[in-house]
Amino acid sequence: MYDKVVYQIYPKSFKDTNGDGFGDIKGIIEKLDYLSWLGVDYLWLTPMYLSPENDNGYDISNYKQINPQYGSMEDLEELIKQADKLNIGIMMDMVFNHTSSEHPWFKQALAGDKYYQDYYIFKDEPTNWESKFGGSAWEYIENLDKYYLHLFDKSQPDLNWDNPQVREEVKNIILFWKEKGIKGFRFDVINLISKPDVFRDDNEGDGRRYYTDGPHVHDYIKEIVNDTGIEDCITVGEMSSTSLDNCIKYSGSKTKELAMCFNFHHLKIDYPNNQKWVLAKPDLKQMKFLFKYWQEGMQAGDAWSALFWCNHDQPRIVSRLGDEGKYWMESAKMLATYIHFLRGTPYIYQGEEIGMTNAHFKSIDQYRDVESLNMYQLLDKNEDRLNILGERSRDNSRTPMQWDTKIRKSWIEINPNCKNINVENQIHNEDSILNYYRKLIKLRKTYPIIAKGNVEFIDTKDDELVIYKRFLDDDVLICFYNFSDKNLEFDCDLNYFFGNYISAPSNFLRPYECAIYSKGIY
Ligand code: TEU
Ligand code: CA
Repeated sequence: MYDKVVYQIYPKSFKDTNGDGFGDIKGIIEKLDYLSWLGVDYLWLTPMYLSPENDNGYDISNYKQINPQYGSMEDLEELIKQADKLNIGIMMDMVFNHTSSEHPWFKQALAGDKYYQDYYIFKDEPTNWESKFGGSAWEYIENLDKYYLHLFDKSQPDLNWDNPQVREEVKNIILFWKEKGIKGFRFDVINLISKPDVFRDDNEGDGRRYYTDGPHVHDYIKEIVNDTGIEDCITVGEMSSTSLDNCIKYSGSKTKELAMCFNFHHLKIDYPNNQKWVLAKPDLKQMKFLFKYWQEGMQAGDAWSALFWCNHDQPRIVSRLGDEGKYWMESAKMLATYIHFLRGTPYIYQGEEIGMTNAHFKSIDQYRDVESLNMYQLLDKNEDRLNILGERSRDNSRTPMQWDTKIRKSWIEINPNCKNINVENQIHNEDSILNYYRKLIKLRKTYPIIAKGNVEFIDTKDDELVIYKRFLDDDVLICFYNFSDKNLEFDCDLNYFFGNYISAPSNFLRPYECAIYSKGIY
């Protein structure tokens, strides 16, 4: 696992082979050679199960059926087979905190079936908790005179994990996919599944303190993993608003929970007071603190991190922390190096490897994401709502993968900058961002210090200069990163090993330069 790299595919926007405007499984099969050439080991596929698609597939109505929009079960079985021939494992997305309100279980619950009502969380009275998509986390059902909990959209009722039958259903679904040859599982917001015994109002927040890293979460994860035997697969948990102590348990080498976990604290450095929908500059001082805290903390806890900047819920990192203009290429490469030289397993989100940028939509009609559309209605009409969505919307990462310069029919508009930013004009260019990612992956597989070395962050007075060390036996790497468009002074007397400029720096780092120095490697 140490030298593996995961590539995340958002199938709806990856490759459309039948011209209906939606990416499909046949499109992923068509691009397996590209992914093999890039050098990735696993493909994390976001959900393609049957779903009304209110939350782009994270609202599942049948966990064992493929949404025909993507193709057939035979297509998926073919993908697993073809990927296996290229030593690429398929990782499926397991969304078990909630189902779709269209799931038969929930329909039976609404029809009054007490057995299935206990699959969900129905209460006579709601708490004041808020949904992560805005509004209340409870929806009233008149004919039952009850409220049900939905931490996300009202079309995503939360499952009751305290019900052992629910846990059996979850195991059954995991085994169904494991038997099909799935080699990895990503567990969606898995640290939210254990709710409190008593539901009470939260007078200091939105309620997350009561259900995040809940009372039985570790027991339930251990039970699921143990009873399905997936410790031999690659498993990763998405941990929402979690803590280091809990992540050491979730992904500790001996805790028998998951292989690794995502946390998101480093992606809230531009959320003032943790408010996603208020714009602010990224706080690089906070970023440095967080990476030091988490990298050194997870190391001390013998636990393993999933490393990432981008995914289908985040804006594009080159727009967020890099530069779309003069230093587009340098900043994209610097940001990639920063992640790929850290301790953990790197995740590449589709399009990140060619420096894809935010969408820069000009009208609300271009948006598709339920969270963004909800927030557009909830934000103050006097606010520059389109500017806020332009920076924050999850749709920024969901525009179609830019394979070439063509503008094709699609469920969401392709970024017109596909004219300049695409796979076709980078794949044969040795200096492209794409070929740089390919080099980073090769380096991780060539030098054990990158995959297995210890990590230590070095304090710097300049917030825009980040330095960390990697060390393994007598080998040392010192990694310098300039997160600004200015020259930054630095010095190092080791051997220049790798960087994102053609030549080694002199006594200052150039704009968005990363420079890796080594001792003992060669
Ligand atoms: O994301 C959960 C999550 O924490 C983020 O979605 C975040 O809360 C949200 O983007 C609001 O800022 C997972 C999936 O990755 C996401 O796509 C789903 O919408 C969500 O769970 C519900 O399944
Ligand atoms: Ca299609």
